[in-house]
Amino acid sequence: MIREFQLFIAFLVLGTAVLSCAPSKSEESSQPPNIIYIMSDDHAYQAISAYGYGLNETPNIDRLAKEGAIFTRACVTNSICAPSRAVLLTGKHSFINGKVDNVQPFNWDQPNFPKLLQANGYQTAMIGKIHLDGIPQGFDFSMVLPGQGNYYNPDFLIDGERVRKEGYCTDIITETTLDWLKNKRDPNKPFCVLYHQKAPHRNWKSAPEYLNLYDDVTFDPPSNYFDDYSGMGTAAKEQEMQIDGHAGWGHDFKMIVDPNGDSTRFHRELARFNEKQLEDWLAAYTPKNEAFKAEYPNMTKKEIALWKYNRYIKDYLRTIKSVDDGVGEVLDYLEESGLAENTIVIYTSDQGFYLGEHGWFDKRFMYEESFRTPLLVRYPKEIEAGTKIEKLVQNLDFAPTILDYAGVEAPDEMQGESFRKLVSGQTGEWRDAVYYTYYEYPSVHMVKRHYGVATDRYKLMHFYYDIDEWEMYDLKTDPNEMHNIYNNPEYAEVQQDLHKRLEELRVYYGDSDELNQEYLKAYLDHQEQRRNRNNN
Ligand code: SGN
Ligand code: CA
Repeated sequence: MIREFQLFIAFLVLGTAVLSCAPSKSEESSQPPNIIYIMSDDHAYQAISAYGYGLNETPNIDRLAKEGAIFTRACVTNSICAPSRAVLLTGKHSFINGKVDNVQPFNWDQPNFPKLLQANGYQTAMIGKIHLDGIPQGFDFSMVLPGQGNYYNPDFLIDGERVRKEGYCTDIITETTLDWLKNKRDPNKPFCVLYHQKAPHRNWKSAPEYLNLYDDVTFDPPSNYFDDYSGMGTAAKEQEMQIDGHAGWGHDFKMIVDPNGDSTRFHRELARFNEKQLEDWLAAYTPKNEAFKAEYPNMTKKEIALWKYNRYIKDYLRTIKSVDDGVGEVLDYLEESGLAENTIVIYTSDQGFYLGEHGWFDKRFMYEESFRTPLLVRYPKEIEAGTKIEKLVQNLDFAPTILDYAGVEAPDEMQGESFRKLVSGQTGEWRDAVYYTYYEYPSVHMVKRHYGVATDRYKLMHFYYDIDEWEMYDLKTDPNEMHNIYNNPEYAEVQQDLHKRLEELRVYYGDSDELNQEYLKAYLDHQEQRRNRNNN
């Protein structure tokens, strides 16, 4: 009897111990939420089917819109890679966090949201592209691409150590994220993982299985593909980002032996492939390239421009297919493991991208396609399925929003606002204007320095340094931004208001012409040092 009683007690103790290791369902859902922040690189909202442009299908990314919220006017503060990531982490504008362009050093010592999450009981991981120099701070685990990284057989820095991984970059980043979620994290702590794809960044190399996707489709370019910029300013006229003009035959259009002689770089890239990858690549591209070369002598200039658009958009969309597959795998894992309910999933890009609008690829400008960025958020506990948010939220808001969800106070120096209440319908109040800056000039693509203000309807921009020009657009009457209305008397009052709003925002966020001059000097010094190094 006594022995039976002892056994009974032992069983009770053991049972309680086992139970206390694994959080019960109710305990788990009262824990702070987990966060999966998914960011791709250069993913245009036009290339997410939930946005309704009819270009491609992204069924997995679309699940977030269906089960959560889609933002139609999310935008960035500075439309370029490394600065956008610095804004994400710090919640501060570029001119405050110091990372204004892709060349200035990033100071990891400043506060960032993953550090604050860590200090409040979260475990954090950063997997994929971060594009910021120095060892990432704020992560229990980091596996990042050095700089831009490679699509095929990329090197990674794993907690600072360089390791080459065999395979396709997008798939490796997804597999590593899943492995961390399934096997590496502590199940008793909330987590925040930054799952950052390199794709669909230039030069748009597809996974082996998608090399022939869209072969049987012809895409029509946007209505302003043949824009002559007659209604726009000097900056639009003098950029170097035209698909038919600045994209290269080898590097961008992947002609193995090209008609105009820039194949060297692309040949170097192919040297990174293993035998099977190269065989698959050549089997897919050689017949397409040969067919084009046979046609080329008889093609009109317009036909060549349309061929280039098709080569570009197909390669671009092929890389997105793998990104979407990865999102599906991660969402499936959340469902299977019972984590979906208490996990906030965010999908976005470091900025938008031109898919032939104005004839362009790349980004940088404050014009809509690169100023805006896709944003979808799912959190079943708070966000109603099918929510649509049309307010101007910015990447500046990510850090304060994530901290808000985690129950951690955002430090005063963070400049963004939490959109938690906005997205769950608890408030309709929100800012009516946002501030934008861009610095990297003179540089690749030659987009001039500018800053500006955007409201729900209008945009005012100032291009400076080697010009002094203002541009203004009315998105209601001119959604494609083809007609600069600055100094149009019909808009005199609007123009005056926008100038006022712009000045208020510059003061509010702490920007000034003096700061612009300082950053310009730092940029020109950096260029000079680079020239000197190259000459020596
Ligand atoms: C590379 C690209 C450019 C791109 C910059 C910045 N050329 O230089 O087209 O604008 O990166 O992109 S590439 O063909 O060599 O990739 S960013 O997303 O990193 O800011
Ligand atoms: Ca980018």
